[in-house]
Parts: sequence; C-alpha cells; structure tokens
Amino acid sequence: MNNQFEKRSDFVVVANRLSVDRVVADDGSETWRTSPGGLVTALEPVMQSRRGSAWVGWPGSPDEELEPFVHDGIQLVPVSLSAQDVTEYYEGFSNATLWPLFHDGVAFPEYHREWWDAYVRVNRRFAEAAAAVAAEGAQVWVQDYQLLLVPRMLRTLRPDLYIGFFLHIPFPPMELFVQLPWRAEILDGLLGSDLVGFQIAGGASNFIHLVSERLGYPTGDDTVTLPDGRVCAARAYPISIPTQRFADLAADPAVQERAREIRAELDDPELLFLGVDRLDYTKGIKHRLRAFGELVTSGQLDPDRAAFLQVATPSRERVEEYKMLRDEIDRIVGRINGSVGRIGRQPVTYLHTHYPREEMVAMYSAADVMVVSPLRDGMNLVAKEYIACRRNGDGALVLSEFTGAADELSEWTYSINPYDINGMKATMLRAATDAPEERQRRMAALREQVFTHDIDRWAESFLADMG
Ligand code: ADQ
Repeated sequence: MNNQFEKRSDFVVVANRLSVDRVVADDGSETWRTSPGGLVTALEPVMQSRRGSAWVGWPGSPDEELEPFVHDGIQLVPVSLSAQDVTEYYEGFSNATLWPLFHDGVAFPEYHREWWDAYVRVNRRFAEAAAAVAAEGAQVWVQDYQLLLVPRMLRTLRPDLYIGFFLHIPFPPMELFVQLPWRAEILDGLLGSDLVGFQIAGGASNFIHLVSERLGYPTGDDTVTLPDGRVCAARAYPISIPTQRFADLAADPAVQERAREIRAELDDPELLFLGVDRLDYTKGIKHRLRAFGELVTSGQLDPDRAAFLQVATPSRERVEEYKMLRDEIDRIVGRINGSVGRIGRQPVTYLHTHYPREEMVAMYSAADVMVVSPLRDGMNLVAKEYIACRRNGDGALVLSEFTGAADELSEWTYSINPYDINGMKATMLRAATDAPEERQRRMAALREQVFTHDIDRWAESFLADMG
C-alpha cells in the first residue's frame, strides 16, 4: 500500500465528488470551501468525531492531478478523471445509462461498451484510493450510482474493512434492471458491501429479489448469504435534511423580508405556486407547467391572481436529453405567458439559475402551494425543505406518488400521479382552495415527521447498522 498518507483514517467516505468546492479569488489564487450539500452537512459531525476521517472524490475538473490535502481536519483524497473519463464514465454510463434506467426508463438508457469500460476503470481508481487511505478495520461508506462496483473491488483489496453503500436514486424492479448488459457485474459489485442502503423499502426488496432470482443466493427478508458465508444486508434508510437549519433560516427576519419582496416582485399574486428542481427530465417539470398552463388558460385559475414561480438549477448540460429538456421548458413557458400574460404580468416566472440557501428558504416561505411532481425520484429533498420552512404551519404540498418522500409523507400531502394531467389540475386546485384548518392539519403532521426524521438520524442509523 502506498504511504503518502501520514495517518490512515478510521472513517472513509467515497463519493463521485469531493466534499469541497474550489474557490478562485480575484488575484487567481485558489482555496477550498466545504460544499453546502446535504450529504456533506450530514457527515461532518460524524467525520469530526472520529480519530481520522477521509473523503475520496473527484475535485470537479478534468485532467487535473492533485495531491491529498487536509481541509477542516478532514483528509481529502482527490481522484483524477481525464476529459474522456468525464464523457464516458460520468456523462455516459452514470448519467445516460444508469440514471434513466434506474428512473423507470423515463428516458431511453443508452448502452455503449466503451462507456462500461470507462466505468470499470474509474470505479477501480476510486477503490484503490479508498484502500490506500483506510486504516485497519475502518468503516468505508460508498455513495451512489456512479460507484456501484467499488464495494466489491474494495473488499478484494481490503477484506478487513467494514463496507457500506448508499444508493440515492431508486433501485429499479427486476424487469427493468435485467436490460443491463452488465447486470451480473453490478449486482456483484454491490454485494461486496456489508450493508446496502436504499431510500425506500421497495428498493431493498427489489435488490433482494433480483439477487435471489438471478444469482440463486440464499436470501432472508433483508439479507443475502454469499457463497463464502459472508452476509450482506439490504435495508431502507430514507434520507432527510438538516431540518432545524432550514427552520432557523426561515425564522430569520432578513429572510422573511426577502419572502415578502419576492411576492411583491411577482406583482403580489393572491396565490403563489412554486417548483424547485435540478433541471432534469425525471422531475416532471413539463407536466406541472402544462397543468398550471391549462388551469390559467381555461380560467379555472385567474391569470391575474395566480402565479407560478419555477426555478431550475442547471444540470448535466452536456448530456443531450438535458439540452432538449431545457428548450422544451422554454417553449412551454413562452406559450403560457404568450397566451394569457399581459404587459407587466406573466403567470409563469421561470428562472434557470442556482440560488444560495437563504434565497431558496425565502422562496419556500413565500409560496402558498409547492408542487413536486417527479415521474420518479429516489427521495426528493425539496419537499422536505418546503415543510421545514413553513414556520406558521400553513402552505400545502402537492407531491408525486412516485417519489421516495411519498412513502413517508403521502398521508398528509396532496398526492398526484404526474402522468394524469387532469388529476394533477384538480389536486392543485384543491391544495390551493382547501380550508385553512385542513391545510394546517396536514402541515402539522408533515412537520412532525420531518423534524423527527432529520439528516442526522439518517446518518446515525446507517452507521450504527454498518458495524
Ligand atoms: P437530486 O436529484 O438533486 O438528488 P433533490 O433531493 O430534490 O434532488 O435535491 C435537490 C437539492 O438541490 C435540494 O437540496 C434543493 O434545495 C437544491 N436545489 C434545487 N434547485 C436549486 C436552485 N435553483 N438553486 C439552489 N439549490 C437548488 C438526488 C436524488 C434524490 C435524493 C437526493 C438525496 O435524485 O431523489 O433525494 O439525491 O439523496
């Protein structure tokens, strides 16, 4: 093993991206800043509490060789990707093969043998980096669909480790999964783990069922016994958000003032709908805009009184499907505003931008109805963020039944099937017009769930089960 690391780590996270973002100052000098993302926030306390922690990941730009470095007490281990790796492993196999296949095939998965070769090559690089930094008997937690082969590769290199894996996206039913030309390799990759975590129980049972049917290994309710006698467990750990942090921000007077400003800038609508997403075809953005467009063009909603604010953070912009989606959404928004807007009043405001968390919280605080309409989604944190920000206990959440979040929340949300545009229209209207007491009742139950099941609880329960 290489000895470039002064100290090996007892706890190692392996993720596609490092936990820090590069910041370039005006004079061109570079520093690193801890990423604001949920996973990093969740794992920070765990990492600080261990004797030594490391995070293995790609720094984010191609063709760059960086030495390991320490940031905020955490050892960062950069894995380098060439421009070709980015195209084939990341944009290709991860985001144009696995992503659509694991999301019900809502876009066609592409199968290319050279993308697979790159995926294997890059997964091995991550596994080798993790093997080199982990202390004897360390816990290693591998994250997400870009690294499905790492658990097996790592176990071969380092049988002494405890290896956990968490899948942030859905795990598909057998009928879809078996399309994959490399299905056996992927299953074997995951089975290198001691514990595989899924967002919902359905994902875990899809996995157990597949292993039993296709590999013939003995399985229990949530376990697989491998030919060498080792046991791999597969269970649901629904991910969440730092709920109190969102609530604290929503209580900040400056954020509340900004929420009022947002409504004023939108010409003070009586009814404000909100959509917040990464710009992704799985999120059902077109479907929800179409539903709202029909409601305002038919007069069921008054275009002078109702407004829809849709923000979509740019995502995977070099992948063809994403370019097409962007154009389509531009067209849908243009059509609605062109037909029922007037000078100074556009029913849909569409912003293709990434915002700081304060601005997101101000938007959540400003909106009467949040519309979360994915065609398929592992969890969907936006739904939980909206709930955390409704400090007055008002507001209504329209939520697709095809999200992981629906497993926990659908009893109290306004539940929709996003493929059913008429159904979605009726439910959006109901969410907007239900009696305030009914909306309060639902929101109180939603808040109870999201405050008692936050991101700390998620990380703690996974790590406790991992051994
Ligand atoms: P995502 O597909 O990215 O995550 P989601 O869970 O909704 O989906 O998280 C998106 C995050 O981005 C939220 O925290 C949201 O606040 C933020 N965001 C969205 N638009 C933004 C904007 N315009 N500006 C700033 N921030 C914005 C994947 C899976 C999900 C799973 C998560 C976590 O696809 O199903 O819930 O991982 O496991």
